Amino acid sequence: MKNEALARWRNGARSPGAWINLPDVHTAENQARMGFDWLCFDLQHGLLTEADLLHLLPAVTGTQATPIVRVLSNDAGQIGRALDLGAQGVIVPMVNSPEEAEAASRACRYPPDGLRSCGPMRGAMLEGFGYLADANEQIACIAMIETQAGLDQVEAIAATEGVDGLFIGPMDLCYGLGLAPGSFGEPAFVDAVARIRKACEVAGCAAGMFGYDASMAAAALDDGFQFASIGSDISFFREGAMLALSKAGGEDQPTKVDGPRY
Ligand code: 3PY
Ligand code: MG
Repeated sequence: MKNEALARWRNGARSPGAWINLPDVHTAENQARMGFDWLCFDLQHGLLTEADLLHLLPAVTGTQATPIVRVLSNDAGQIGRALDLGAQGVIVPMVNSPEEAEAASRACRYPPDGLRSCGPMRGAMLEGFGYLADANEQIACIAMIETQAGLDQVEAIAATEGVDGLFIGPMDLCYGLGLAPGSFGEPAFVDAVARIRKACEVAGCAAGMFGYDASMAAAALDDGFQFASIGSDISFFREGAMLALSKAGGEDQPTKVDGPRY
């Protein structure tokens, strides 16, 4: 199956996506029909588990939204499982070196390019042998840069064979830089973001960012990032409720959700 989001990233198109943190099939079904290029089902921090993917990923199949899974960790078994359940790409947290990036990339690819074990349940159901023919080219392997170690080697990570993109985890990157979480205006953070984007440009891979609000995501996209998440099921729900309350409930209602926007 053609990976439409990956094609857009490769073409340098602007690609907004969103996060799925809730294990609710109807929310995912709706969100997949809102116009996002891609949805990321978050097994690292979201309120869903691998078992939920059995129902959530089919709810997205056939829509405009390419399903991506953020796996719990850089583990070949977990990566293979997400792909076998129907993810068209993985976002791998905390990639700290080119060796770790290579391990993630090889976990995404069948031999001879990698070491993915063969058993593509949903891919085979939907596409038969065609899935195996296309998978290595169509599966997106995205490495997260969110530590000082990852930043130190970002150019080599971006240049790693089979890494299709880098994705910034802004909060962990703040911790990695010794900054308070949310210090997105600090020069050290701004410089790190610029360095990561540049590394992607030089290596010819896509640059992505987790947006803690739509304006942070929009700024990244304006700044040459190809893909950014602009919110999540939870944040859209909370903000929509706040907006409605502020309109109907009077001026003393809060209009902004406090805390990080997940
Ligand atoms: C981060 O901000 O570190 C993330 O991984 C976003 O989910
Ligand atoms: Mg993180």
